Amino acid sequence: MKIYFAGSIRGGRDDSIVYKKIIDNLKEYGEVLTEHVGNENLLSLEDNNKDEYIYKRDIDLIEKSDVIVAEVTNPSLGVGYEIAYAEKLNKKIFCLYRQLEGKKVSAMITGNSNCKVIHYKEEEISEVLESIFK
Ligand code: 6IA
Repeated sequence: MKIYFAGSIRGGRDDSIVYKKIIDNLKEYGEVLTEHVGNENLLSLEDNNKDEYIYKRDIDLIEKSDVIVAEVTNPSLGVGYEIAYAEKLNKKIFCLYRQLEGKKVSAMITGNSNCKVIHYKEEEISEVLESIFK
């Protein structure tokens, strides 16, 4: 099973540790194609000249993936774009969301029957992923 994990990068890296935990748990269920999203130092490695390369590579990875798991608590244009792209390819899409003050998920996600939105707490990551994949 090829898993595309999506999480905010330029939208803000406050949740990068949560992304890493999710990715580590996802590895029990398949190959995670986007492990870099959980890299705490990702922004320091950024090179704007590579944007076209990043876009094309990520699109290719979405096409190759069987399932999309997106952490949507921190809003991100890129994550929203990836979800929409995956939806058009009829991929299975799970959106994980932590109830935090001041953070609300876009109606374009919560109102979309093709996205399964799952509310969770950080300490529930492993149970939540088990419920998705087993
Ligand atoms: O708008 P955002 O930057 O928050 O979008 C985040 C989403 O877009 C993630 O789910 C990624 O799959 C994708 N994405 C955005 N930027 C990158 C990226 N940056 N590398 C890989 N995927 C990305 C540069 C990394 C650096 C090592 C050169």
